[in-house]
Amino acid sequence: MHFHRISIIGLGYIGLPTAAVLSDRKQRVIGVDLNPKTVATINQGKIPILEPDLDQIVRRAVQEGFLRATTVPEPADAFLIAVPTPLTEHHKPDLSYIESAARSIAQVLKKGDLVILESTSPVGTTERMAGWLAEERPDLRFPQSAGEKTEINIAYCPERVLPGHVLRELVENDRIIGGLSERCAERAVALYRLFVRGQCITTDARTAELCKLTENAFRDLNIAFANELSFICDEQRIDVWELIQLANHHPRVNILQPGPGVGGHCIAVDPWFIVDSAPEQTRLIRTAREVNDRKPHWVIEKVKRAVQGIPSPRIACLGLSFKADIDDLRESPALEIVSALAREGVGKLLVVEPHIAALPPNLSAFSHVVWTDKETAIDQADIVLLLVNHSAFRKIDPKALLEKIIIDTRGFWRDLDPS
Ligand code: SAJ
Repeated sequence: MHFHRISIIGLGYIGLPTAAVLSDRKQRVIGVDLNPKTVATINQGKIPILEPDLDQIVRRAVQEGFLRATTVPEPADAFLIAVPTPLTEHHKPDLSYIESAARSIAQVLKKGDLVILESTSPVGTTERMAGWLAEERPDLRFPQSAGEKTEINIAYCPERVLPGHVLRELVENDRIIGGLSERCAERAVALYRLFVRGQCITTDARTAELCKLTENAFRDLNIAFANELSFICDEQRIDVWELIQLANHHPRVNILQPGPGVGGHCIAVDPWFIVDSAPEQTRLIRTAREVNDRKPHWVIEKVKRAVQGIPSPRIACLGLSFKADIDDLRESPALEIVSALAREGVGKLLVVEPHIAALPPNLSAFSHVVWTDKETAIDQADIVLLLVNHSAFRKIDPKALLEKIIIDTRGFWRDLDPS
C-alpha cells in the first residue's frame, strides 16, 4: 500500500519524532501544529524539544524535502493525530485538542483516507472522533455507520515510547492497532509497517484505548508500591534501596524504584482516565495515584525537618525535570518540591538543572531562588537535595558532600564513599 503524503497533527514529543522517522524512510510528511514558532523552528531544520539524535534526522529530512511543517492542515492520504489530552482540574480528560484537530482535518479529507489517533485517550474517544469527522463531512461514509463500506478508515494506535529513547522505541516496540473496522485496522498496519520493526497487533479501538491506559496504570501501581515501601522503611530505619535489591533476588519479584514522586505527562495522568470512566471499580488504581501524589509532600516535610536549627539554611536542589537526562518539566515532582520550598521560604534554594537554560518562570520571581551549577550549589549548601538522577550528577566528588545533610530521593548516591 502506498501513501503519497502523510500528515502528522501535533508536532510534540510524539508527533515530531514520528514525522522524522517516517520522512527518514523517504515518505513525504506534512507536520501540522498550531504553534507558528514550532512550525518555523522545524522548517529551519531545528527541533523545539530535547530528544537524542532527533535534531540530525529532522535537519536531514527538511533539507531533502521529505518533511515540511505548516499551521493549517493540507490534503494527505493518512492523518496521524498526536495532540495532548490533558486532565482538567477535576481529574477529567480534556478532549478538546483531539476535537479541534479532527474538525480541522475533516475539511481536507477525501475518499480512501486513513485517520489514526495516537493520543492517550479514554475508552470511546476514537468513536467520538469518528463522530466529529462525520459531523463535519456528511458527504463521506464513516465506519460507525457504513462498517466495512466506509470511505474513511479510522483507527486508534497508542504511542508507547519512552522519552529519551523515542527513536529506538518508535521502531522496535510492538504496536497495538485498534480499528473501527477490520479494514481500518489493516490500513493502519500498512502505515506503521513503513517504520515499525516490532509486531503490529490488531484489535478493536476500545481495547486498544484501554490497553494504553492499562500499561501506564500498571507502572504507576508498581512505582506506588516502591514509594509506599520508602515510607515504611524511613520509619523503620531500613535502606529501601537495599531492601528492594534483596527482594528482587526472588525469581518472581521485580520491584521498581522509589523516587520523589511520579511525573511526566503519562503515568501521572493516564490512570485518572480509567478512574474517571469507572469510579466504583478503581480502588487500587486511584490509591496508587494518591500514594504517588503524596510523595513530593513527604519529601518537602523531610527538607523542612532537616533545616530546623540551621540559621539561614541553603539548600542545593539538584534536578527539576520529571526524570533523568531529559528537559521535560511536565508534572515534574522535582519542580513541585522546589516550587513549594520556594513559596514557603524554607531557605535559600540553589537550583541546578543542566538540561534547561534558565529558571522556569514560576521560580524566577523569588529572590531567594538562585540558578547555578552543580559544583557551586553543593559547595554553598547545608543540605543537598537530589531530585533527579541525571547522569551529570553521577560525576561528583564524594568529598564535596562531606558534612552536608544529604536527602537523596533516588538512592542515586548510596554507593558513594566520601571517606
Ligand atoms: N519512576 C520512578 N520509579 C521507577 C520508574 C519511574 O519513580 O522505578 C518515575 C520517573 O522518575 C518519572 C515517572 O516515574 O517521574 C515516569 O517515568 P517512566 O520512565 O516510568 O515513564 P514515562 O512517563 O517517561 O513514559 C511512560 C512509559 N510507559 C510505561 O513504561 C508503561 C512509556 O512507554 C509511554 O509511552 C509513556 O509513559 C507515555 O507516553 O504514555
